Amino acid sequence: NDKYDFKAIEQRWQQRWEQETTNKVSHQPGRPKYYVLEMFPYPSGRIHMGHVRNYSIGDVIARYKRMQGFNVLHPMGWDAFGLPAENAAMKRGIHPASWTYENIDYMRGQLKAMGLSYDWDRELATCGPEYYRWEQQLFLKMLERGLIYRKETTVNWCDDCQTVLAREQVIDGTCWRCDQPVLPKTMHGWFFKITDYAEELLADLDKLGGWPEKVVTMQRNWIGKSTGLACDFKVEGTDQTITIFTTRPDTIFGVTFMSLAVEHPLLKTLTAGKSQEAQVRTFIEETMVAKQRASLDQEVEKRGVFTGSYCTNPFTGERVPIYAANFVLMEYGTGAVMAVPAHDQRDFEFARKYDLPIRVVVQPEGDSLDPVTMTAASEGPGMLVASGAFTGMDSLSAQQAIIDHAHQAGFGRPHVTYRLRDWGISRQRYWGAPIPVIHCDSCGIVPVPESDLPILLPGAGEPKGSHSPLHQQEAFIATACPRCGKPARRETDTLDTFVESSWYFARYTNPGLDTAPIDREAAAYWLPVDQYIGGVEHAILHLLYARFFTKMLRDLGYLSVDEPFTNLLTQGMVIKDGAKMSKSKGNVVDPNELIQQYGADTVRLFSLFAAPPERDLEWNAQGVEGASRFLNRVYRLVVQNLSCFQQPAAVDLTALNEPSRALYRKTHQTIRRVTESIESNFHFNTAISGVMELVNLATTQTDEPIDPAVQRETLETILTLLFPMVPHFCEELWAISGHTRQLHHTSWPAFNIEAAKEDEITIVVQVNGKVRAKLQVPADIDDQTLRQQALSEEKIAKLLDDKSPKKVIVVQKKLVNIVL
Ligand code: ANZ
Ligand code: ZN
Repeated sequence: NDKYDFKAIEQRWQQRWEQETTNKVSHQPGRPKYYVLEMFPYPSGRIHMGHVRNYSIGDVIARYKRMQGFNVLHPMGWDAFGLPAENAAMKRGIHPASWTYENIDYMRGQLKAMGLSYDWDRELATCGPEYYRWEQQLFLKMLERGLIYRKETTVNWCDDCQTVLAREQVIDGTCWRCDQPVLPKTMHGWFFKITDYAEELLADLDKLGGWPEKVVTMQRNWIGKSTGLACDFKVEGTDQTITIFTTRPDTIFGVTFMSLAVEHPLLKTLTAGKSQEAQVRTFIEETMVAKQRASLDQEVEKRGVFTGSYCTNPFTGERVPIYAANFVLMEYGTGAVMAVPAHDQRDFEFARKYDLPIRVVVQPEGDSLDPVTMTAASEGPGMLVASGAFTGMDSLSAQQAIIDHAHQAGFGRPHVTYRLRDWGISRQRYWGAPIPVIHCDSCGIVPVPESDLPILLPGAGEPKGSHSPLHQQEAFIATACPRCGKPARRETDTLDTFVESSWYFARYTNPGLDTAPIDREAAAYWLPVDQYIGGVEHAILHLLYARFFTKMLRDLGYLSVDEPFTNLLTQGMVIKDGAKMSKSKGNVVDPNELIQQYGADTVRLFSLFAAPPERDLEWNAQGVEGASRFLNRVYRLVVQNLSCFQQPAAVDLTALNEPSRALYRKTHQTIRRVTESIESNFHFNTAISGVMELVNLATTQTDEPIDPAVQRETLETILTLLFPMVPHFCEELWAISGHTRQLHHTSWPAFNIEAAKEDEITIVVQVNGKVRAKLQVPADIDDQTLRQQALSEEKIAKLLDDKSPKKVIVVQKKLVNIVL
């Protein structure tokens, strides 16, 4: 009852793979390509069970596809810029670069110990100048194209991290990284014009049939397209107009006031010289202060103030009082809202509070709304009332009719607005890619000439170099203007680290290229990524940015695809005691210890077997034990039956005894089951249980001896099917059993459809209790088919004589009783 020596075996095979460069990408002509990619890790220190799961899934897919004859690209690297390195470095008094590279070395060792089939020659680290210099070049190309701009804005500021965050990085008003409240702050920053691609990013979601529906929905909501009417309201007594945006043009006859954002540019002129001026100014200031204090996205009480001015509803000619209101956002639509309290809840609450009129213009079916007794707005559809020429129309057709009318009359037009904002990429932290521009007093913003790239991060080459934020490093800042030669200052912002992960998948196609960011030809061959695998926490941020970069890089001539990831698998979390494994919960299981105790193959097998990839995986110690026991059983099964490998491989099907036939059949059924389980959403757990059943049958004592050729085929099948999951183990047994060509170079087995079928069985067909016929049918026939076959059997059909039977009783796999 010896246990197999996983330590020796795993070490031996890992060495061989390295020596023989087994996992080097092979690019053989005539073969189809397959690019499988796991989201690259942040080099935080050591790998955790979530990594183990993610990379095991990817590795099985890579190995499976290789065996199926694909040229497979399966790379690995490090998303290596970011704040934790700076914090850790500060704590330890070392440089973020040393901390990062030490972690990378350690984690690379851990990944190698797992036997993952990466082509390590393609490894990249985004914090290396050989990576970020190309990112700087892409920045310059984008700048030239007008895809980047700088502006002063109110930004999301995390005081704890001392940096600006993108809106996507603010989660429920707190920082995505440190969970501290995020505050608004006014400053200059750089932006990517992702909104230029809003429509395409939305439309192309339809191409992502290989993505989980919920991720597509999250992206769609994030882009948040709204269509409606932009309509101009003339300001009374001036020649100015205020343009509002509404998604409910059908309610325009119900407008009783207008609300402006406190930042609206016309607000000050509207109140100038009015008695309300002081009050409005106070309100604006108070609202701004409240915005500073309140964490974003937090529900605030609706407040407002009358400006003293009126505008005119172009549909009714009525005077509409103009208010400033704290719930109108300047960054959405036009920053001005036509308020319809009867049909919009926010406006309703506002009207009740300030005693403004409420006018019903859409009557829902079977209801009669009374503005006096209403307790909430009626936001649903209905029939238009008190709406001039549009009265009597249903609200949906009225929307189009009213847009058309405004358009023809010249005071309105169809309008589309998106929730998506441009991507703020400026960070004020040290450990990121420097933004390659120079500020010159005479020339303004001057791009760094491409020949001057990379702009190196100062101090990163020296172990004790400074890692203060760049705006504190005078030696870095002082430079000469590339245009006029006068003294000038370098930009001190660094790029958001999400920029690095937005194009690394393209760089992997030729990561060593030293003449351009992306090898057009290699990218054309390998992209899109056929299978991308990672956590659902990246459903919005990273995936949206990567999609944007793909489209932008296509337009810059680097790529020829519209979308980066054809299929996306979002794997579930690894949980223990019902909660995600995390240091703070103290429920972490260290993969290192497991690998020490059980070997990498067992750990891989467990993480693949315990749950289908998209579900959460509940950690359980018995599961690992079970996986280990199973491998030991297979080990014994093979080494105790080595003699069968002396036999010729061909099975003579005509001469088999019953148990041999059964084993042969099960073998081919298992090939089918495993193949189908992998093909349908990578359900490795069912694949593995299939192999377990086969192993059970192969170890069962039989009355008659198993044909050695069948036994050989069975054992070879078990090893071949398990190879992508437990590669060291299978290569070892494969070699022990006398094979000289490694499993790595072996094809995935095909199944014999005939052999995989169950044998036929005999079914008795009775009519009114009397046996009238016998049928030969496949043993796995279902009741419905059996019933059909029985009724259409010649003798039975005759007896039925076109009448339909009173009752048909099917006794599974035995008989069909027909009652006339
Ligand atoms: C009149 C109206 C009547 C509206 C009605 C709604 C219901 P979505 O669907 O999210 O795009 N709105 C427009 N710009 C705004 C801004 N900057 N800040 C706050 N609210 C704004 O919402 C569009 C609706 O939100 C618009 O349609 C507008 O109110 C409001 F019965 O116009 B509606
Ligand atoms: Zn200059």
